[in-house]
Amino acid sequence: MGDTRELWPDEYTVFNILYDKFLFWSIIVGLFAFIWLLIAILRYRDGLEPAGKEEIKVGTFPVERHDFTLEFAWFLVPTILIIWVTWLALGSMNLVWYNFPDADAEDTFEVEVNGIQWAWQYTYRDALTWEDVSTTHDVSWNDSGLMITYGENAASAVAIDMSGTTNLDLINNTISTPFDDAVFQSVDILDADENVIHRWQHIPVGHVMNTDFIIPCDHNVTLNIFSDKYGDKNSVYQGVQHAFWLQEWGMKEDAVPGLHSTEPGPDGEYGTFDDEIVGGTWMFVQPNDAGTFPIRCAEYCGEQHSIMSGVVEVVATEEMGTCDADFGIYFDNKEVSN
Ligand SMILES: [Cu+2]
Repeated sequence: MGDTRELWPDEYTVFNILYDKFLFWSIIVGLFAFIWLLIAILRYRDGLEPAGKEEIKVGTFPVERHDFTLEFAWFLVPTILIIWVTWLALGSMNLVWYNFPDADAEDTFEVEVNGIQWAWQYTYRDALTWEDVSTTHDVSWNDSGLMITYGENAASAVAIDMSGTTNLDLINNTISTPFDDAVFQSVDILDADENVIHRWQHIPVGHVMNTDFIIPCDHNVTLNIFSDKYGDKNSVYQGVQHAFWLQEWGMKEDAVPGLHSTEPGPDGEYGTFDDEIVGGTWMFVQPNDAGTFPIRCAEYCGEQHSIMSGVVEVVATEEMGTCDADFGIYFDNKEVSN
């Protein structure tokens, strides 16, 4: 991120600007409509004798003013306004699609989302190491092993690594197993009531998460979406249509069965272990702040459609430590490159 980016806070990303402009014009139109409504209520209230042409009779269409200029303006002004806001929206759309993240870029984080009947599965194509911030606890897992520094209210910890689950207490707070990039490792620090009060996690490439969807802030997170791509129920089962919906972010994309194919992997031959599944649909998000947000299925997909929900947790990577970076797509393309 260059020096110029620091002058460009989140408020200046394209969709924030678009939101502000739409809100501005909505308020103008709303004020106009409600003021007009108020005038009409006062002017045509019961007991008041309207003058001449403006008299309204119950059951008959109101008398027109026969004012061509006024009628033409009534058509022209909203038309111009609609064309203007459409132009604004298309401009932002183009900018976003034009900037679809480069899969190899350092700040691109790719996850495969698979809709099955009836749950979501997440396969990580990039590794993610993260730790809760703003707590008094600290976990470090490096080549010499795991070391926990307990803070307030900690009572115990649960560590998961390739050898299984280890329960630790305040006295025994180390494990000598070195950090392994290829293995899922996790540490939960618990209070006396066994509530999780701090979490550290390493999700390796290829790892499948079944309930938790965890993504890093300040990254271009690209989601490659499939519907039951493994089709393990029977040979003719194709899966059904789902839609991955991050409702609070206004983002939604269909998971379409059959929109994928198998390509030979690095060995160049079909049918071997390294075959790659390609296709699916794509969506990308750029979360700027940490937090937990709901996920739902937005396409009726059968009996238990309503339970196809979950949460996405936005976290800071251990490397970056915070979610304070300004990240997003800006109107000035020169400022976009990270
Ligand atoms: Cu569904």
